[in-house]
Amino acid sequence: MSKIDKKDNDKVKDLGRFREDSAREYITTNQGLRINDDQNSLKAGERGPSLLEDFLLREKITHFDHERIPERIVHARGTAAHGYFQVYKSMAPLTKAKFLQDPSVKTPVFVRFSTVVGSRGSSDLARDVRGFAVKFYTEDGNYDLVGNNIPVFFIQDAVKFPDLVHAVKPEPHNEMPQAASAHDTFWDFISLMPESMHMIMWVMSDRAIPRSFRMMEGFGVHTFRFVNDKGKSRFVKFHWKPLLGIHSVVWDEAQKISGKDPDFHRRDLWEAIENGDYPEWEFGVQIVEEEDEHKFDFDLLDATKIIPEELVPVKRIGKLTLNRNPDNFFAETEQVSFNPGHVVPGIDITNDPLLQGRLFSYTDTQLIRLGGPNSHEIPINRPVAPVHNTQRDGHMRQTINAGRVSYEPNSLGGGCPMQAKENVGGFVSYAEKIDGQKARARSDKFFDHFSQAALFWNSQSDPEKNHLVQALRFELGKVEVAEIRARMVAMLAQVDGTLAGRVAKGLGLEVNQKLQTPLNMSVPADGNVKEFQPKPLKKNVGNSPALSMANTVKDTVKTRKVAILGADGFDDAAVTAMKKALTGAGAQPKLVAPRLGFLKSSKGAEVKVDFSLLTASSVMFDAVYIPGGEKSVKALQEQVEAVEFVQEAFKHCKTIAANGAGLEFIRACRLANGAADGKAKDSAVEEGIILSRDDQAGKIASEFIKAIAQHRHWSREKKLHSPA
Ligand code: HDD
Repeated sequence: MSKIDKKDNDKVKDLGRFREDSAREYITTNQGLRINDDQNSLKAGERGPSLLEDFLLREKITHFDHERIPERIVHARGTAAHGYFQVYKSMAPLTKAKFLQDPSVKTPVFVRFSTVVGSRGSSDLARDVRGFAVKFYTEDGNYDLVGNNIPVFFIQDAVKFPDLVHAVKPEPHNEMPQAASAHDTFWDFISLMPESMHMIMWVMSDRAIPRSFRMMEGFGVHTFRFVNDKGKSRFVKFHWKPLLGIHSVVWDEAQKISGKDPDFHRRDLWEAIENGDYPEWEFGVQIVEEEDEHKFDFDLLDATKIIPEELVPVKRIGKLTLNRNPDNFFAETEQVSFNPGHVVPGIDITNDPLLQGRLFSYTDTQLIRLGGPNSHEIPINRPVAPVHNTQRDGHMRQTINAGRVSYEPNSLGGGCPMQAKENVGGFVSYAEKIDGQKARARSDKFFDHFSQAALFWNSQSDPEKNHLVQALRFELGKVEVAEIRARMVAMLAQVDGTLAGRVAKGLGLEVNQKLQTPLNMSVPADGNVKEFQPKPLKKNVGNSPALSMANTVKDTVKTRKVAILGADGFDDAAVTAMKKALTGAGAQPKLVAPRLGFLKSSKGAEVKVDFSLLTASSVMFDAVYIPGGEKSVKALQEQVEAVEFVQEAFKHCKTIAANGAGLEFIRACRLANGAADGKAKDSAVEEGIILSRDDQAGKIASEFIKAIAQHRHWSREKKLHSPA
């Protein structure tokens, strides 16, 4: 067992010390007193009043009354998993971070995914940024990479964060809408914040409605520093690349999932791990030499900009695997606290003004959320590295610090704990030379707000562009104040004329290019008050294929959910063959039927139903298969939910397959294609629709699987005359 394998185990054991196992145990009070009756409070007589002396009742009710803690001000809705990280080869030339040195070492991690805007109980499928926060329990202490699934942010300076969050959260007078940016205050703010325009492109794209946490990228967002053991520093941007590719649902689907299964993402992650389909991401870095700091058209310290992968490639240096679900949501997922200031030797921060503000905010917020200065002692937050310092006491202190000495320097404690020199792992901040005048200002390059927004737009495929336009029409369509809508269209015109025109058309507006001057104007570093409207530089504006999900990995159906629609009398051989093929490829076939229980197949076999049409919906699946069996097909045709199931899968551009008598059912669904006219051929009639008259499912299985791996078949949107 390697050193960290052992530590990994120790960490689990360590948490295990706190884990309750109540099997075969008596119920007790919090003092360990065994309780004889947990059904009745203590009363003065069988029909008498309860007695104040009932300490059992009081202890239980008091604890219950205090079960809730404040939810996170942002990122309240989340879910998490344990796992480990392994580097592919030593990164010693770039960084001395211990967890990036030895490929045999498995560093334990805890990863929490979240939405930003909604409350703890809101839907997973809100259009929103997703948090991607990773806590590495390293030998050198905890390292937290507190990132998002979008590589840029709305604002450049932390001082605007409270304004951004106030604007996007439910409006204060009526607490509406929940978990949605589609309302006036958000777009009012955005329409006056040109710096948010790049981020707006990302959140209005399908990136903001992922198919799964397991199928989204992660980004550290800010530029950080790698520092090696010679003290040489380089700039670094962090990336997480999902091995299953980057995939999203469509907006209509997202809204329906929010009703059918608001825990969709949470369930997806949980089930994948329970099934042993461990989610994996490769860790990528973009490295920029110190001397190249100023060679870009944008400022590396500006969190509203990316470094296009075509300018600086992403080098994949290791892998993250999530392999264990938490035991208790509150103890782990809710109580975990991340902090961008939790760094280790070899990784350092930069002067990005957004990051600088975050360094204050995270410690501060835990004081109220977790109730005091000792949240690092909660099991999920405890480092595997030993903790020794002179901090003492406070609410809910767990550590029993022995001895008289709680100060440094001291002689009574033999000088301990003592400062650690760099060569024994002491953290030394990178000695960056700072020479400047105090100013409330930003560097000139921060003021190009539109070039990278245009880069993103230019890099999208046609279906992605359609979805983005439709998202903006939806969001701005929900805005009540007409001036805000018009202001946003003018802002979009700075990014791209076609984009603005298309959005404006949907809103019944003309594009007015003239931007209104916002009330607040920032002063750049040179002291000159710039025009509010910077001329878009457009220097780097070309195309970045890495920004389009159309170019992602599409070679696997691993973990994809496939509905097999059937009723009594379904073709046994066809379903058996299809299930075998799908399972063999790593997908998850599920039998969906008009009712729960068991179906009788054509051969008379009893087959367990996984979902009834009442509890399942096509939005919970990636693809649908309709097997033959005349009796089954007839029964399905009479069931409106079954017909809707396939129609909806069609609308959402999912793969649909049918064979034998199953073709009759497809006809009955009247899909907007050749399959509906009763002339289904033996070959696919349209992208992602796989039909065969042959009863044998084996003949279409491989084609079906290949089509599912494509994720969606956007060409169908043209037929429907609207994005799905
Ligand atoms: Fe933040 C939580 C990510 C800017 C203040 N943030 C939080 C979480 C993530 C991020 C993933 C949830 C962590 C968890 O799962 O517990 N935040 C980001 C990213 C940002 C960012 C990628 C920009 C690049 N955040 C940001 C700023 C501030 C904050 C500028 C304040 C100045 N963020 C917080 C917070 C939260 C938080 C209020 C809420 C709960 C918490 O920290 O623990 O402190």
